[in-house]
Amino acid sequence: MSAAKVFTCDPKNFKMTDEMKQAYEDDGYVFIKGFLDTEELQNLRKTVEDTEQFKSRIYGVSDGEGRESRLTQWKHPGNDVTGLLARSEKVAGSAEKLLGGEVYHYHTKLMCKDPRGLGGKHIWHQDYGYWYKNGCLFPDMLSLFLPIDPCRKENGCLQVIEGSHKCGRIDHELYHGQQRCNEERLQEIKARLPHKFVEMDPGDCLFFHCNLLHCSDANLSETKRWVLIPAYNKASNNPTKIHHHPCYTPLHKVPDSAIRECRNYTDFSGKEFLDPKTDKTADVMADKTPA
Ligand SMILES: O=C(O)CCC(=O)C(=O)O
Repeated sequence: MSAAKVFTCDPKNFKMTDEMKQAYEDDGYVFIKGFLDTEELQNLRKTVEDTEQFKSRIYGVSDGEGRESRLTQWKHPGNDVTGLLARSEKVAGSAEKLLGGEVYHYHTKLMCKDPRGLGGKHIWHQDYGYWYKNGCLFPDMLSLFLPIDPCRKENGCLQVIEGSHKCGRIDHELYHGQQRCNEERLQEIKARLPHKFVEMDPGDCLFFHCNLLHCSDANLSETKRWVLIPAYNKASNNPTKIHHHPCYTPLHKVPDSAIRECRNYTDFSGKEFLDPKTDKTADVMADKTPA
């Protein structure tokens, strides 16, 4: 197994280049080092790590092996640091360049893999494996993996099968609260395509296609592994049904400078955090993870 291909950038003047777009199309992902600078990262940490109103929204989902995957997720970007990041040119504008047209915010998740085995694994899956079931007709969707902590093999870094987005959508089934792709198909694909461990530092970023096969192991190390994952859908791919993620909602982009300039750490109005206890479309406690 080898490491993923890496691009570098100037975080204060980020442009999604044609070479980056080509890598996304060829490999199903593009890995960019130093995408967020120190100030942007500090502002993000102040929101998700230091704000009780934020941390109190984190809930756990079984990984089927005695551990929990802890997370929180919300529908709309809002006006706090996480929201301005999700609406920034470098994030939303880049998603538009990769998907080839207007996008809207599908949701953002904060994945909290806590240390010493408290953070469970995410089994092999494609995001479109289950977004498909939400009435999204085309795989015109992507996510960004934005680490807040170092991501290493020891604490459950992202793993991808390079080029697997070209296999199309694979069948998925519910497995202890997570969606897992068909095992036989997975083994055949693994035998033909490179399996990569994507070790990343805080501020790095990976844009990935919704049909890219990915997973991560449990965090058995002493260090936490928190990652922000904003996801986008193309405006032209408005879902055919109302579900627990938004249908087309115009996204108001902001300049990149808004990420570092934001001083709103407490007003989360408009985000609509998913509440696993009351959300009727999402029965997390009954081992049905909202996808
Ligand atoms: O947090 C991770 O390592 C993986 C998360 C993931 O696979 C997902 O959100 O689809």
